[in-house]
Amino acid sequence: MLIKRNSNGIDLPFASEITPRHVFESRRDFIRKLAVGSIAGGALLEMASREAFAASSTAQKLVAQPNPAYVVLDKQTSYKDATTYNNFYEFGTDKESPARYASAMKARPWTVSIEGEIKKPMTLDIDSLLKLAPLEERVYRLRCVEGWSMVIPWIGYSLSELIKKVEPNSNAKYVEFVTLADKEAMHGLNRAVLDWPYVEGLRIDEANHPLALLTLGMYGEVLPNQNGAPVRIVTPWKYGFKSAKSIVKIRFVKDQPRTAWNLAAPREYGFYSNVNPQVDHPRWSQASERRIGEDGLFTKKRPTLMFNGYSQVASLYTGMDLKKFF
Ligand SMILES: Nc1nc2c(c(=O)[nH]1)N[C@H]1C(S)=C(S)[C@@H](COP(=O)(O)O)O[C@H]1N2
Ligand SMILES: [Mo]
Repeated sequence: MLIKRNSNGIDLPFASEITPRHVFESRRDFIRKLAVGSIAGGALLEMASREAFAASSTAQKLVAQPNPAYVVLDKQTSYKDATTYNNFYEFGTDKESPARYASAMKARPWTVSIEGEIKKPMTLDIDSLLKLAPLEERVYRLRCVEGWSMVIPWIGYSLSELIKKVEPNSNAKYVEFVTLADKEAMHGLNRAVLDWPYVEGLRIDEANHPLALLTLGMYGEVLPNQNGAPVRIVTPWKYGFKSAKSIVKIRFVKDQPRTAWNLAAPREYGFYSNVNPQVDHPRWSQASERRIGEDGLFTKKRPTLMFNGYSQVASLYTGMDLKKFF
């Protein structure tokens, strides 16, 4: 297959060369059905027209270099599970709502304003973000505080690349991420579950840790809306809620940011929220987790690992009591 790339790393295939993943998968499924002889002439016709329709899909591919230093070997979560079982409360609080409603959000055009204690405040659009550093594919575990986890091939680059560019001054002790709060597109904002907009934050040294990923895509494509299009953070050693979706503002600040979940329930969700099997949530154990896609009556839960298995971050917390700073 011939692929033309523009300078953003987005490939520009000719229309006839596009094979969106769902077409590819349905084709594979079709071949399988054909093999077991369960498909009739009528269904064949239906398949053909479905393909013609799907060929005009706009799911934009992203070319990224796999970075073997950041690839967990666990089996990857299926694209379907990763895009239909989500937490994105702006679109409703149940797991299916983001996939159902997030298409109302317009992920382009989009700008991210970078402000606060930095020498070079700037507003970047998505094309500039895509060009800021070489795109890498990294397969990370993501562990939700609710007790489930996924393994996702993300696309992006270390957040430190962006931080370097804006030149923080010595007052920049924390980084705050402010996400989209658009009442028109996000019906979840009508309910005061959280104090909107959803805000998250990291200490500056956490934000500068190479694992912290400024994320623009997953599974070889731009981020689906329900996963936080067009730009989110992924901090895999922390519970999933620290990985703020659909970011519109990044602020460098002196004081620890007041983050959405910490504000809503300070005794349950700390600022740090490092994955820690030894510190239980007040209402449930954090010692083990359910891997999405592995559920079955007899499937064993997996033990949760300290820092979600990312022991390279441990030195960020030397001397800190992680029961107190949970
Ligand atoms: N803006 C925003 N970001 C968010 C959330 C949210 O509700 N709103 N939920 C968080 C939670 S609880 C989790 S577990 C992850 C889920 O990411 P995923 O749906 O891509 O797996 O997104 C996080 N980022
Ligand atoms: Mo979560």
